[in-house]
Order: sequence, then C-alpha cells, then structure tokens
Amino acid sequence: MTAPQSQPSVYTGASALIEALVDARISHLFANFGSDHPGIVEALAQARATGKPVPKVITCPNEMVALTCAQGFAQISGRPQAVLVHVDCGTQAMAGAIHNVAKCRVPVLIFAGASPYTQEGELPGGRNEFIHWLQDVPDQRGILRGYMKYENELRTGRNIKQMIYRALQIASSDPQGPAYLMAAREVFEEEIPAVAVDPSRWQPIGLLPLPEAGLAELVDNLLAARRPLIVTSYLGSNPEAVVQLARLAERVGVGILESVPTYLNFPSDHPCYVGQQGNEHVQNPSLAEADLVLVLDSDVPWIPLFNKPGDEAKICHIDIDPLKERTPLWYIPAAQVFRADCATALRQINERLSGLKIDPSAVAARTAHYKQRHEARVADLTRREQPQAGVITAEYVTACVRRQIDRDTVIVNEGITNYSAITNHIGCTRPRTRFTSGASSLGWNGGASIGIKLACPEKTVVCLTGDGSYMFSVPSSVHWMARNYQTPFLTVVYNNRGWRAPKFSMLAVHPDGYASKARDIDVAFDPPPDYSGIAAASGGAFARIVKRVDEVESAVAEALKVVREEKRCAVLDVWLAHL
Ligand SMILES: Cc1ncc(C[n+]2csc(CCOP(=O)(O)OP(=O)(O)O)c2C)c(N)n1
Ligand SMILES: [Mg+2]
Repeated sequence: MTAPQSQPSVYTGASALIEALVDARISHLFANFGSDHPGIVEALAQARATGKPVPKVITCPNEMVALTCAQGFAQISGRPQAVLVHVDCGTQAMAGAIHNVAKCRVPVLIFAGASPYTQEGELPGGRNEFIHWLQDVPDQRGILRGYMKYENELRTGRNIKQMIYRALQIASSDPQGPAYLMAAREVFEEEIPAVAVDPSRWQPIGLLPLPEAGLAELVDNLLAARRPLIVTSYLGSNPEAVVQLARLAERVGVGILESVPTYLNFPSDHPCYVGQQGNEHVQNPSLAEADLVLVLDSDVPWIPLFNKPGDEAKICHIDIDPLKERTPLWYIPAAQVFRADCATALRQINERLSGLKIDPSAVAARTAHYKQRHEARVADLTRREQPQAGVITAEYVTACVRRQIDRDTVIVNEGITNYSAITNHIGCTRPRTRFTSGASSLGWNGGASIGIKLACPEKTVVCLTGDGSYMFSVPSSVHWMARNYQTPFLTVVYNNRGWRAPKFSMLAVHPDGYASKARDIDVAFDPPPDYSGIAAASGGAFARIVKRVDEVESAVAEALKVVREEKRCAVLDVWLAHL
C-alpha cells in the first residue's frame, strides 16, 4: 500500500529519526509498534512512497525477541542495529534481553515512545486514547537505567539526529553497550525544518593501546615464564584478536584456556588450545600449574572456590573493561591491569616480539607441553562422544552435528548444563562461528539465530538449545519471523525434560538435603510440549522428535538439507536422558 504521490510531504521529528538511522548505516529496525508510533509509521510510509531509503523493518511479535535479534546481528557483524518498542510496557517486555545486551557489551540503539504530554489539543500527537493516561509513568527510563550505557529523552525533533548519533557513539565506543532513547508522540509529530547533520562527526572513540612501559614488562614476563597461560572469554568478539592470539601462541608457546566463552576466541584444533571451562567443580590443571596467567577480556576467568591459579602465579589482566564498574563485587589478584583493546594489545605484543631474540628451545618446550595437553584432551573428547547404548548423550548429538556442518557454520549455543559439552564437541575453529548470549537471561537462542542469519544470509546457522531455553525463546514469535523474513536455521533441542541447572545448583549447595532425595523438585516438564510442533505450527518448520541413538545422525543430516535446500527452518527435538 503506497500513498498517492500528489499528497504533500511533511518533515517531522519522525522523518529526522528515519533519516538519522539510514545515515548511521542502521540497516534493520526490529519493531513492535503501538499507539506511541503514528509519527514513525507515517514517516516510514512517506519515505517509502517518495522513494527515500528506510531501514528494513522487521516486525517482531515479541520485544524480547526483537532485542535479541539486534544482539545476534551485532555479535556476528560488530554493527549496531535499532529496536523500537512501545512505551513502558514494551520496554518491560524486552525483559531479560536487556540484561543480556548489557552484560554482553553489545551495541544497540533502543527507542521507545512515551505517553503524550498534552491532552487538550495543544500540539499534534497529544492524548486521544485512554491508554495514554495509564502509560504515563513516573520514570520510564528507570526501568532499564541500571543496564544502559546511555539513556535519554528526546525533547524536540530539532536535535533528534544529534541525539541519535550521540547515543550510537556511546554505544559503539569501548566498552560497548546498549543505549535507550524515548520520546513522546508530540516530538515525532513536530514539523521541523529538514535537519542535515554529518554522522561521521560522532565516531566511536579510538581503540585503546597498551602503554609502552606495561608492554615491555609484559613481554619480558611472557618470555621468562615456564608455563604461561592465557585465559579469555570474549576477546573473539573481534576476529582480528583471534588471529593475533594465534600468532602469539605460535611465537612464544603459550597455552590458551577459554573460560565461559561468549565467542570463539581461539581455534579449537590448535595445539596450544587446552580447552574451555564453565561451571564444572574441578580445578583446571593448566590453570593450577601456570606461573604466568594473562587474563584477556574475561568477566569470569575462574570460579575461585574450586578453581584458580596457584598462589605463586603472576597474574596480568588486559581488558576493554578491566574494572567491571557495573559489577559490584569483582576482583582477581592481578599484579598488572590494563584497559586496552585486546586486538591492539596483542598486535603490540607481537610486534615487540618480532624485534626480540627468543630462545627457540624454551618456545619448543612450552609448545610441546601444551601440545601434549591438547592431544590428551582430544582423546578424552573422542572417548566421551562415542554413542552409548540406549541413551542419547549431549556429547554424541553435538558430535553428529559437527560431522554434518562446514567450518563456516555459525553455532548459537544456549545449552545451559550442556554449554560445555557443546563447546567441547562442536569443534569450531574460525572467528565468529560460535556464540552464546554472554549473560544469563534465557531465551536468547531463537532471536539471536534470526539476527545472525539477517547479518550473514550466506552462512548456515545452527542453534543448539536446552529445552527450557527453547521455551524461553518464544518459539511462536521466532518461527513466524524466521519464515516471514526468510532466515532459515536448524534448531536442536537438547531435551532432558526440564531444567537441569536449578537441580545442579541445589545439589551444589545442599548435596544431602531433602531436595536431593525428593522425587520431584518442580523443575521437570514431563510430558514435555511438542517443541518442534510449535515451530511447525507457527512458521512451517520441518519438525522431528528423535528418541533413538541410531536416528540422530541421519535426522541432523535430513534437517540440515531442509534448511539449506528448502530454505526452511528445522527443529529437531532430541530426547536425552531425563534430568
Ligand atoms: C529469564 C531466566 N529465567 C530463569 C532463569 C533461571 N534458570 C537458569 S538455567 C534454567 C533452566 C534451563 O533449562 P534448559 O534450557 O532446559 O537447560 P538445562 O538446565 O536442562 O540444561 C533456569 C530456569 C534464567 N537464567 N533466566
Ligand atoms: Mg533442560
């Protein structure tokens, strides 16, 4: 439906908003419209009817999914997108996705309308629906103030562009994060002179390097160490950092340990890779024996109650966010701490190393040690992923998926108590091929898969999720969207008939209590919903329940064929052992 060309055009605050998004290269607007958005709906229609560019609008039936799509898009592309939600209610409906984008340091621009501030016809856009009184709340921005890097109210259309560029500049500068802008209808309806502002004057701040003195000491420490170990979680958000880390590992012989990895930080087939750790209550041997531990971009490098470096180890910390000011309790016993961009810091370290004479026998000894650890790990994983009679294990399913994908396939991991099994057995090797939500609010997997597929339509996307997390993801919305916007992906539900994580949490605190012996602790979904049937009903997905070990591999192959050839989502509901 297009407006007649003869209709006069108006330039409003909403027109400025749409232009600003286009000029800032925001390609997608993940939107959930309401009574606060007539000005925006009108400006979009006017722009389309008059041949002006607009971001692609992705209609999101659920706001949590909308924000999660923007998160997935930014995680794989590094580019922020915009989310549009309805007043206070839509802001609340973004729910835990707000926590995820904040904790994961993902740049995103969130807009919300606000209740009109006039009621007697004083200004265009004033109140004319009963909800306008109900949605007038004392502090709409307060709903998410604790999570935003920046939040503000737009008070006039005349500087909307400047405010958008400022919000984007803050969101995109390190440490990155979400920004929230809200405005009442009168601001979007306000007719204003066309605004021309150059967005290139609001660039993200330059990347922070390591200071020279720190660099020299750090390199000396690295070369002097017998068992240097690097621990990282989110360095891989920048692919360049992964390349530099591999260069460093090869140059000096250093072990790489991922701790609750949000991204792929290091190729899992590299001889210096000693693996990854999550919630396992065990001391990591590489961490225990290290005499130098370099923590690079990590929020949880270890859980000190049962796993930490030895007392004699020297700990150095380089992080884009080393103080973790938004985490009230946070410290590690680091002797040196630097705020720096890890790709830049690693490049500096590598450059400095290339001018130094390095003892090849020391490098060979360190490399041989880590290669041995790496090979022992591979042997252990191979043993663990063998099919077991009568029960499908997470390790086996993941290995089946690995055998059916190429090295560029993108893995979306929300496996919860199977996070580690998935990361260990999926075997990713290339930057930006493996993601988690980077935080803890469940239900990220579906929207993230859509956002990733929108950003990289050429890639195969495989979403590996717990059954609980699948339910949290609002699959009815996700699968309607996936079909509507042609973002096919494969989902494998690790169905253990409920929430195993709260059971594990209980057992870790009360190993011998009443709950440990209780038959039912209220965390099971038994019988479970028809998970794949939900996706088939809402988005025409290929749906299959898999209960037998010998069916798994062929089911994965068949489902992937559907995704690749029919461009249709597929959901495999794979029954593991009961939690
Ligand atoms: C939005 C949200 N609600 C509740 C929780 C608490 N929680 C953490 S793990 C979990 C269960 C996850 O279930 P599932 O995805 O099936 O994984 P499993 O524990 O079975 O491996 C719950 C409810 C949370 N992290 N986020
Ligand atoms: Mg489960």
